[in-house]
Amino acid sequence: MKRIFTIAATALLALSLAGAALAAPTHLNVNIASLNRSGEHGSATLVQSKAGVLVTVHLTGNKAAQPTHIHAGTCGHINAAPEWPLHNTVNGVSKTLVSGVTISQMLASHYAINIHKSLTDLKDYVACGNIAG
Ligand SMILES: [Cu+2]
Repeated sequence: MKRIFTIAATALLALSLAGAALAAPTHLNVNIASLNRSGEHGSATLVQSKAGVLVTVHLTGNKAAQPTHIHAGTCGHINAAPEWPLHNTVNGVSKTLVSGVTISQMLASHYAINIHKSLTDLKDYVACGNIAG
């Protein structure tokens, strides 16, 4: 009887560890949709490490440098002030380690990856993707 109890307790511990892993995602894909008929769209991957979240954006439709940030809010209802700046998207790619944050924290509120038209035209948004589970 004692042995059965031990096995059950071990199984419970394993289940709760699996639950903790599910609650803290290490990987997230974000679809990035075109805005304002820009024709630009793509995707982003978020990968958790101890240092923070590595955000990689891939965008088609423009090779020029385009300011790229994570903003609070959702696409279409976004806070104009960037929450976390990312490196400019150049030749369709932006890769940034956002330090001291977790994917779970990003998912706990509304955030979106927002791409601006150009270095001189920040107020025009060309593409956006909601960070959502
Ligand atoms: Cu921005």
